[in-house]
Amino acid sequence: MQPWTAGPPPRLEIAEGAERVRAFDSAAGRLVEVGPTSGTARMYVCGITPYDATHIGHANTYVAFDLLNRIWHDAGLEVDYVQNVTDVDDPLIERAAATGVDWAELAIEQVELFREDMAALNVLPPRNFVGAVESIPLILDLVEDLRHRGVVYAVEDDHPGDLYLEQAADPEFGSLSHLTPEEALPVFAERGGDPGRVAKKGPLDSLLWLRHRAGDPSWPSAYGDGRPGWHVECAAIALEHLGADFDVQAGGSDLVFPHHEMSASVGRLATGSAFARAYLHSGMVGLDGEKMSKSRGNLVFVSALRRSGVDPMAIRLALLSQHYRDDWEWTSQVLSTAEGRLARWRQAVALRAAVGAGDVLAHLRSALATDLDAPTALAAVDAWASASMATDGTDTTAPTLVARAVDALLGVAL
Ligand code: 5CA
Ligand code: ZN
Repeated sequence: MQPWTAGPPPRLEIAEGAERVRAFDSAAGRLVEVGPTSGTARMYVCGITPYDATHIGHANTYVAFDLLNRIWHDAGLEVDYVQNVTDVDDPLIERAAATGVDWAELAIEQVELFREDMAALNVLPPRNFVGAVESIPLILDLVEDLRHRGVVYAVEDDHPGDLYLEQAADPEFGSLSHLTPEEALPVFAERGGDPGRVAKKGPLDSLLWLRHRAGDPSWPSAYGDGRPGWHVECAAIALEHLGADFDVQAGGSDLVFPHHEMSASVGRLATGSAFARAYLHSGMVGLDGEKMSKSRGNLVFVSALRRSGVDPMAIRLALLSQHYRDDWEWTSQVLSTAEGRLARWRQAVALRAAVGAGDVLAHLRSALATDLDAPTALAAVDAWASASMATDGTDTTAPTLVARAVDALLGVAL
């Protein structure tokens, strides 16, 4: 698929002895260094299922990991960033059927909207933006690798031939979420899994290939016509485009289990290596006390805000005003605070400054390198803007420098 276009970020002065980026790894349960010291950082962020794009929760997740992309770039690294699009799966097919549209057309239209929203929010595009449908040959190759390793079986019940991964073959299963089986089962059931299917060998075994059902799209394969499972999709796309043992697997915290646990397990079983080195998760954005989600229908869309005249940079600043790992509520107050901040910053960089840029750049870098702490970074720019506007000044370099730093590191074009 074609990604969107945005960037590249402005190059800033080289930081001597820049600190390594540290971020909270959900598997380790603590901050770890992420990315190499030189060369290429490899990141996979789970993309949308294209039927209700782009709500503020999605935007929050992609803006969060865009900070990581930017701080890596700033440290002089190349970033190989891959993002998928789950353009065939149950929720997309169900929504298309419920609204009487073709599932493939719905996906195309929603992906286009997503691209426009990401470009407007100044999110750096992935190097590879990859759909599940276009990846079916890769997914089938991965299923074949797993089959050769003896960890795949077909169920025999009233829908015979669906292929599953034998989860018990992976002794490291659970090393990301640390859930006990008793805790894992209800979460699996709630998030697209089928722990109750009695023909499976283990309740947490995950679907690799779903044999064709009436009314469903399907593709031919050596195992019969069908369509791919969800976890194997991301494993196949990540392994193909990044290779095993890549630096960061990321997404919202709703993906820790089962999705990231199971994709990592597929990757380990297929390659014998670690899947990713660190697993990063953004918090959930809610509205009116509930997680913002398609099924609850309590969504605020980036495109609707844009249409109503909201500056996308204000939306971005609103997202950045919350720490990426926190769960938080979207309110009109969060947005109006961001609009006020954006106006103040624009005013400050348009004037001659009363104070130099001083440590603003160093503060931004150090805040972001410490678990992508955008609120602390915002406070550093706020402090400079207030000091700078307090009296008439003569400094013309500081406003340019701050504007470039805010653009490069925070992705906010002033
Ligand atoms: N296609 C899969 C991932 S492979 C999927 O989860 N799609 S999604 O459209 O449901 O979500 C896309 C991304 O947004 C995921 O990383 C998900 O964790 C994140 N996300 C979904 N809802 C929210 C929310 N309310 N707040 C924050 N992030 C969210
Ligand atoms: Zn995924």
